[in-house]
Amino acid sequence: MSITIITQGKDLTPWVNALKEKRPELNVRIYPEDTNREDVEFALAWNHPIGAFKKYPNLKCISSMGAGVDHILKDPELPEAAIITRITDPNLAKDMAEFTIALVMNHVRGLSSFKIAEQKQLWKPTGYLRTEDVTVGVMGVGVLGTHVARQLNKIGFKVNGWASTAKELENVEVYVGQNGLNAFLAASDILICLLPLTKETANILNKDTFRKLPEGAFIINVARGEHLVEQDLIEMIDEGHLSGASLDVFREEPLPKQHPFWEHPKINITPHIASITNPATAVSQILDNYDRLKNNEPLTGTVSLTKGY
Ligand code: OXD
Repeated sequence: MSITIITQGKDLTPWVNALKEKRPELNVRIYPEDTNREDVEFALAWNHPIGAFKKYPNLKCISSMGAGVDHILKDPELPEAAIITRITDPNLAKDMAEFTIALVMNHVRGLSSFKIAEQKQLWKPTGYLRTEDVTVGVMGVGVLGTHVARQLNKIGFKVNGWASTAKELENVEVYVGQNGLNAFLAASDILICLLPLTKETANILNKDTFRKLPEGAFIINVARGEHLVEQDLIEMIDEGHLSGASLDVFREEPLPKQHPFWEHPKINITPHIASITNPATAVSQILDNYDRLKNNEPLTGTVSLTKGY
């Protein structure tokens, strides 16, 4: 039994340990030191060197090591026969919901402004927004977005979702496609982007989108940096139409030192930590898919190449 891991710049120790703990007999190979590539049918990948997959002529499954697969799909030489899968570990959804709740609560209770006041030793009580008076719009109600929407609703927010196809969610109104976009945006006091990155969703957080939000709306991007037109965000905040943003993902990561987001008083930055795959729990799904592949059974967490998610 063997699995090959193809990544760049990732500490693989926790992954190898987790795989070995669950399957001591598993032979874990690591690109580019691995040999006998024609034997490899199952690969784990994160941010692989473009073109690496074509060195494995018999690859049948490429499993993303996270929830996103854009890093795999951007390879123009993907092996046609390989099924692409992504991690759907419930811990990812739980962590994402906890993180977005923290950002939303930070915004509605104005905690960042108290931190600034504290640094200047200013005692400055201000009002705050109450959950029941705030509508949160979740763009993308897949596995992560659905859980985020439900949890925000549980703590009292009115929550709407936006999706490409119709979806029923209890207590959450889901607006659909381009036809539903304007009404969805017009109702969103806080907009959370949890969309997969595809040709259709790249640059979706732009000036046109922002203008359709209510005055003072707040942006949270925990999806991909490429969803956001960075200059448009800065201009719309500086104009006063948006009240600010919390960003966890960026076009270039790590965010370059000279980037204007660092210094912007209304933009909070976190270093892509909203929801980190936990190898200890994620390897169960990976090994299950490995077994399914061997037994010719359908895999879980499969990705549609045409949809891009
Ligand atoms: C993921 C991520 O896709 O961490 O899992 O961004």
